[in-house]
Amino acid sequence: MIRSACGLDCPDSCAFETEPGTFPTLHPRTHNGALCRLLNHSIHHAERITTPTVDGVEVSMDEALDAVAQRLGKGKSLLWRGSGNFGVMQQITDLLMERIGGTLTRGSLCDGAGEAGIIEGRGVNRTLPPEEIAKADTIVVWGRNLDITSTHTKHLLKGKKIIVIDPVRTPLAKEADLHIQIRPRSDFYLAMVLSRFVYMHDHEEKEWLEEFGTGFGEFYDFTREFRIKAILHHLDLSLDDIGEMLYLITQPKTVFMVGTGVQKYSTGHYVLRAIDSLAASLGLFGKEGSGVSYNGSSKLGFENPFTTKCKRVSKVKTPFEQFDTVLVQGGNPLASMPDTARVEEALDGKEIVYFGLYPNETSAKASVVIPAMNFFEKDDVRLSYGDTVVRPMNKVTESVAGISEYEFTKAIIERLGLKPIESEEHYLERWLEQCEETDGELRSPAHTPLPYSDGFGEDGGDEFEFVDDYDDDFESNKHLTKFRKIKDKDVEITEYWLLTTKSKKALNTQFGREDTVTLHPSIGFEDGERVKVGSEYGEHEFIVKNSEDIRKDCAVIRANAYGVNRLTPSIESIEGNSACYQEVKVVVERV
Ligand SMILES: Nc1nc2c(c(=O)[nH]1)N[C@H]1C(S)=C(S)[C@@H](COP(=O)(O)OP(=O)(O)OC[C@H]3O[C@@H](n4cnc5c(=O)[nH]c(N)nc54)[C@H](O)[C@@H]3O)O[C@H]1N2
Ligand SMILES: Nc1nc2c(c(=O)[nH]1)N[C@H]1C(S)=C(S)[C@@H](COP(=O)(O)OP(=O)(O)OC[C@H]3O[C@@H](n4cnc5c(=O)[nH]c(N)nc54)[C@H](O)[C@@H]3O)O[C@H]1N2
Ligand code: SF4
Ligand SMILES: [Mo]
Repeated sequence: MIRSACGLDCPDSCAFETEPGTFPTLHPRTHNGALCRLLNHSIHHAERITTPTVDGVEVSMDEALDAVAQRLGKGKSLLWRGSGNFGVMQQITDLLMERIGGTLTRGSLCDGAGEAGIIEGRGVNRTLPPEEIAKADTIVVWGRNLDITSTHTKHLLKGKKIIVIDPVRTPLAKEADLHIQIRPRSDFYLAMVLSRFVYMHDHEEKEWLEEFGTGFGEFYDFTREFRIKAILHHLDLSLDDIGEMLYLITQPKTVFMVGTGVQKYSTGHYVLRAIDSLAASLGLFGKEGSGVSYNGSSKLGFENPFTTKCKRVSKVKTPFEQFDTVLVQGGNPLASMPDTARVEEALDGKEIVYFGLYPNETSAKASVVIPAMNFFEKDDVRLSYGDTVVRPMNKVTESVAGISEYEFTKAIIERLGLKPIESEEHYLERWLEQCEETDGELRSPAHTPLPYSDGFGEDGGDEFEFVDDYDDDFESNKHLTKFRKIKDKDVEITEYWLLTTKSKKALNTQFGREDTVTLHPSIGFEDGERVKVGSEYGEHEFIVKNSEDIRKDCAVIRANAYGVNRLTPSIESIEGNSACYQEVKVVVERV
C-alpha cells in the first residue's frame, strides 16, 4: 500500500492509502473513509491539458521547454504562482527565478490581511490544534463556511454550543444555537462591543491579563470610543443578542473559528486583531480547549531551502506590464485575481507561459502551455494550514502527460547553462528532516500542543498586544459615482454588498464553474432571470437565484463564478498585502 495525502488547497489535508496505480479512498483512520467531492473531481472528472503547445501548435515536451528557456533567457521575467497544489516542491521554481534574476510576488489572494492582524497581536501565527478545538464547550464560527470549505472539520463541533456569525444563513447557521446575521464588513465593531461588555459584566480573566495582557486597561478605554447604541444600530443587533452571545462565549472553554470571510476588506487586519483582543480579554490563549483558530502559517518554524533574495511585486495588483515574460504556475490569475479588466490589460501582449493541469482563462491567453503533473504523479511533502501535521505525498500513478515542478526547473536551468540545483530527494529530505514524529504523525517544527501557553512572540515570553487604533475611510457611495456616470442615469440605484464565497462544486476556479447571483426574493427578481451586475470596476451578466438565506442588502456571487472578478477592486489591504474582494458595492439591473 502507498500512503499519501491530498494536495488540494484545503485546510483538511487528508491522508489516504491506496494500491500502487489505483486511485484512493480516504484514509479510514483519519476521516470517514469517503472520497471527498473535490478529490473525486480531480481524479475522475477534470479535463486535463495533455499536450504542450507553443503558439497554439502541439509540440513535444522538449520543444516546449526550449520555448520556455528562450523566453526566460532574455528580458524581464515574473513568476506568478497560485495555490493549485499545496506541496512544498511548488516553490522550487523560485530557484530558477533567482538564477535568471527574475521577480516573484509578495502578498496573498487569500488570508493575508487576517494573518497580519494576528501577527500584530500575537507576534506569530500559530495553529490551534484540532484536538483543542474538540475540547471546547462553545464554538463561534465567525465568517467561515465549514460545510463547504472544510467538511472534515465539522465533526469537531459535535455536542458543542454553536454561534455562527455570518451575513448568510449557512447550513451550520440553521443548526446553530445562535446565528448573528451580521451586516458585512462590520465584524470589528461586534468584537469591540463584545469586549466592552466582557469588562462591564466582570468576565475579564484578571489573572491571565496580569501576566500576558497588561495593556487591557488601555484597550478597555479604546472600546469606549465606540458608542454602544450607534454600533448596535449599525450591526442590526439588539442588547438581547449581545447578552446571549456573552452568555455562550463566557463558558469555561470557548474557541473562535475564524474564516477568510471577515477579512476580504482593506481593514481585514483590524478584524482579526479585534477578535484576538476579545479572546485575550477572556484569557482564551494558552488555555485548554480554547483559543482562536484561523488559517495558520504552514511553513512556520521550517528553514526553507527555497528562500531567495529575488525582487518582489504585489500579488494582488501585479504590474504585469513591467515584464516581458510571465510564468504562471498552479494558478489562474485571469479569473482568480481581483479586477479582471485591469489584469487583462496589464497582460496584453506579454509572453505568458502557463504551467498547470487544466485549461482555463489563463491558459487560453498563453503562448506556451506546459502540462503539469497532479499530486498522484509525483513525490512531495504536504504542510497544512489547519494543523501542524506534515504528510509526505508519495507517487501513486505514472503521469499521463505532465512534468513535475522539479524536472521543469532542472530542465530550464540546464538549457540556460545556469548553476545546477540539487537532487529532488535532497530537497524533500531537507523538509522532512526538520519534522518530528508524535503519535504516529510527522509534525512541523512549529508544533506545540497548546500554543501561547508560555506567552507570545517567536520565542514566547512576550505579552499580547491589544488593538489600539482603527482607521477606515471606505465610503461606498463614492465608489459608485463612476458607474452612475457610465450609465448616464439619474435614477436612485440600490447597491448591495458583494459577497464572494466558496462553492462546493469547485476548488477556487478548478472543476465546476457557476454563473449565478443569489439575491433575497423580496428584491423582486425572478429565478432564472438574466441580470447585469455592475460595480465601479466593471460589469458582467449572471443568472438570478433567489434565497431567503441571505440579507436583503447582499448579492452573493461565488468565487468560482465566471466574471465575478470583473466586479472586484485591485486594492491591497492596509496590512498584509492581501486582496480585498468584498470592498465593493454592486448594482443589479435587468438586461
Ligand atoms: N472573487 C473572489 N476571488 C477569489 C477568492 C474569493 O473568495 N472571491 N478567493 C481567493 C483565494 S482564497 C484563493 S486561494 C485564490 C486561488 O486562486 P489560484 O491560486 O489562481 O487558484 P485556482 O483558480 O484554483 O487555479 C489553480 C490552478 O492550478 C493548477 N494546478 C493544480 N495542481 C497543480 C500542480 O501540481 N502543478 C501545477 N503547475 N499546476 C497545478 C490547475 O491547473 C488550476 O487551474 O483565489 C482567490 N480569488
Ligand atoms: N469546496 C471548497 N472548499 C474550499 C475552497 C473552495 O473553493 N471550494 N477553497 C479553499 C480556500 S483557498 C480557502 S481560503 C478556504 C476559505 O474558507 P472559508 O473562509 O470558509 O470560505 P469563504 O466561503 O470565503 O467565506 C466564509 C464565510 O464568510 C462569510 N462572510 C462574508 N463576508 C463576511 C463578513 O463581512 N463578516 C462575516 N462574519 N462573515 C462574512 C460568507 O458568507 C461565508 O459563509 O476554503 C478552502 N476550501
Ligand atoms: S477535504 Fe480537502 S484535503 Fe480532504 S480530500 Fe477533500 S479537498 Fe482534499
Ligand atoms: Mo484561499
